[in-house]
Amino acid sequence: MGLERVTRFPARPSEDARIIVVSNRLPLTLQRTEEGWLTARSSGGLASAMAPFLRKGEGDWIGWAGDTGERGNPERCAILADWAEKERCFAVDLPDDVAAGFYEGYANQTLWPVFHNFPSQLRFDAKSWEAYVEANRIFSDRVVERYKPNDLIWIHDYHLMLLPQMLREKLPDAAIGFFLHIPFPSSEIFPVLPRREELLEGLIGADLLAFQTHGHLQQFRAALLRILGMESKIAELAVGSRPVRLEALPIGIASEEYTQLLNSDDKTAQHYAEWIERYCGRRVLLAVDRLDYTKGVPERLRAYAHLLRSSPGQKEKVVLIQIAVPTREAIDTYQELRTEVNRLVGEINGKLGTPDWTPLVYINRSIEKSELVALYKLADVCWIGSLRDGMNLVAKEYVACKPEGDGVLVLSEFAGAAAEMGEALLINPFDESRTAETIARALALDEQERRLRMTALHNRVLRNDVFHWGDRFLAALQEAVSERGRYADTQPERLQPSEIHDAYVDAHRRLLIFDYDGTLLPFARRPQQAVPPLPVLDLLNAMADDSKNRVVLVSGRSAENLDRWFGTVQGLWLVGEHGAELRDPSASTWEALRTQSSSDWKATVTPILEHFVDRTPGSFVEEKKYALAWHYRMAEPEFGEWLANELVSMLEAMLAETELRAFRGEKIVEIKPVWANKGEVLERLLASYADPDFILAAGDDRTDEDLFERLPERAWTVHVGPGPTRASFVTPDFQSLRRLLALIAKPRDARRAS
Ligand code: ADQ
Repeated sequence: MGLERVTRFPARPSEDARIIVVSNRLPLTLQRTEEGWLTARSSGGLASAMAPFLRKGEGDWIGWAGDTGERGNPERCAILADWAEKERCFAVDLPDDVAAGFYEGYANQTLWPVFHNFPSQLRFDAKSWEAYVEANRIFSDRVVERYKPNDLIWIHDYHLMLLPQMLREKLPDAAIGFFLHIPFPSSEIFPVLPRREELLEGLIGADLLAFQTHGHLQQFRAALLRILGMESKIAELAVGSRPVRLEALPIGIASEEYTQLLNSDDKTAQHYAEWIERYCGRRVLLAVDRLDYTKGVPERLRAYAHLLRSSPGQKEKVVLIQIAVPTREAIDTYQELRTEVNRLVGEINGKLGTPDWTPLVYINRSIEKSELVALYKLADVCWIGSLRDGMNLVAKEYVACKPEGDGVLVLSEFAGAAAEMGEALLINPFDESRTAETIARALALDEQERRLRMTALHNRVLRNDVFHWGDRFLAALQEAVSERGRYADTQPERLQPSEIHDAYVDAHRRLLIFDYDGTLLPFARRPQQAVPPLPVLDLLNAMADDSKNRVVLVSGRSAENLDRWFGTVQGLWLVGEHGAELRDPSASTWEALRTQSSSDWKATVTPILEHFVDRTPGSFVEEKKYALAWHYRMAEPEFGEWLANELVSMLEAMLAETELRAFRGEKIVEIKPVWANKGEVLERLLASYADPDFILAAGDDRTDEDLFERLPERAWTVHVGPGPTRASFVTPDFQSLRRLLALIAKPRDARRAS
């Protein structure tokens, strides 16, 4: 078989790379009116953020036109052609049934509630999933049509989670980034999601996955581990030989737009004058939301009623302006929410108002930005009560409109914004009475504290604006793409016996390092059954006997076990417990690589492992000097894998502050010190055997990867069996490795070796 190299990726994309933005909606929407077709323009932060990139690089924006009917209508077609030509906006047309199943179905009745920790609102049917898949496919066709080599593809949000992988299959070299605007749910909640595996697999087709906060990123990593059994580093994940970069990149706002309206817009000034006249002398609380159950509108209204009832002093002195834009009204839950909010509004004004005072002003429509800015300027307190929110831009918009440092931000700790807006007064919106107390505190905050808090927030929001966010995302995407080379270079080739034979014969000072279980013989059902068969002992004897060789067996097994089985092989070096201990054959005792700080931890971890043994028939715990291992080889495979993921996630959190880590091996979870690994022991080996001119290392599981990673490039690193690896070569199984060793090492009876 010839060389099996992965595709080479292009070098880092050039500075002026074109951007293709892909989002569910375009910044333009088609509207059918009595006068004909119209274009409505959205001036959201995302549209502002993308505009300079699209202009600069002549990029494209691909999204749903927002309308499904009359696709052949010439007037409609002319508008879409105009968008493409003048605005570089390319509409995706979705058939009616696909659009409904995709948008109102899977995206907003399955994904949205689960991702916002509302599993009780989850609705699922297989048809809406099919529509979601189909919509993603239609988007991918449109992107492929527009794509040119070196373009940067930037996909937005939960509607398009399958798109990265769909594009990866069609455009293997493309630079693909994905940003999730909403939170990523906890690993307790994510598994309830129907089709969760497909979604994760869809996402990891990207080169860069970015989230609003570190918290969301960590939850994503936990879900990957629990659902796909994929381990990841804090900022990176390997999908085969392809790296996927992970980032937390909180979105900002286009703050200049707000500053400009605030300082030099007549309409804003006029609105402000009108509002101030109406509410002069009253303290204004402001809330601005889409009318979505995640935004906590009923909870806020109840807390407000609580405040008015519990603080009679606020009577006639305060007013809450609640702006709520209708959204997703075709979905029942949203209609129910609307009814509930209307009822609460009526109740508050009816029961608590007076002839001269309406405590709650409820505006159930979208308002112009100039009016919104006037309200931000007016409001003494901005009240964000999200029960869960990716970021919450209203918090940042309000703060941007307070250059003088007046005003107080009251912010739900469950909004992503709370992670970077610590000077706000934080609330738990589920706690009605404490929320009411915090609002009272906000209204009474002394001027110095108020200004101190708001000035810090204001400066930070201006510094980290949406352009800064866009630049960081694109820079991270470009870096992620340039990282591919590092991995592609390590893509293994099939080991060619003739090549390695020649190198072996020519060498004078060889270092040969072998793992044992799974590498030189197959796994046994129980570890103690893996007694070395004669051909393996012959092979080791033959290799160790050659004065040009230093042969080392590096295993996860205990020192005692290795002594018992291999003590008779003259000249063989032994390394036990993955590198914790080593025995030079000329020495009489084992040498510890480091001293173990204490083994008290075993008393805490053992009961946990025993609990897993109780749940998993056929599994058992092995105690070693430095480690504890839970073996589940004999357990039902899928159940075993699932529990192993769960065990590792649980132990990861528990052991975070210690020198111990939980590692996954072949059907084993092992808890051991971080330093006890096969990579660390290599230094010790090289120190006692300097400048070998031939190095061969063979292993089959994740613990061997530490060794492969540390060895010099010229070493023959061989991964035994299938699966991802950093080794330079692969060989299908232990038999093929043994045949190869028999060929090069020539044991007395080579035929017995295979
Ligand atoms: P949204 O859920 O839409 O966005 P949010 O961040 O609050 O939430 O943005 C809402 C936007 O709509 C703001 O710019 C606000 O000014 C505007 N808006 C709200 N009510 C309005 C009204 N009545 N009239 C006019 N404009 C109004 C999703 C995620 C968020 C994340 C953003 C951006 O759910 O968590 O912050 O994307 O990533």
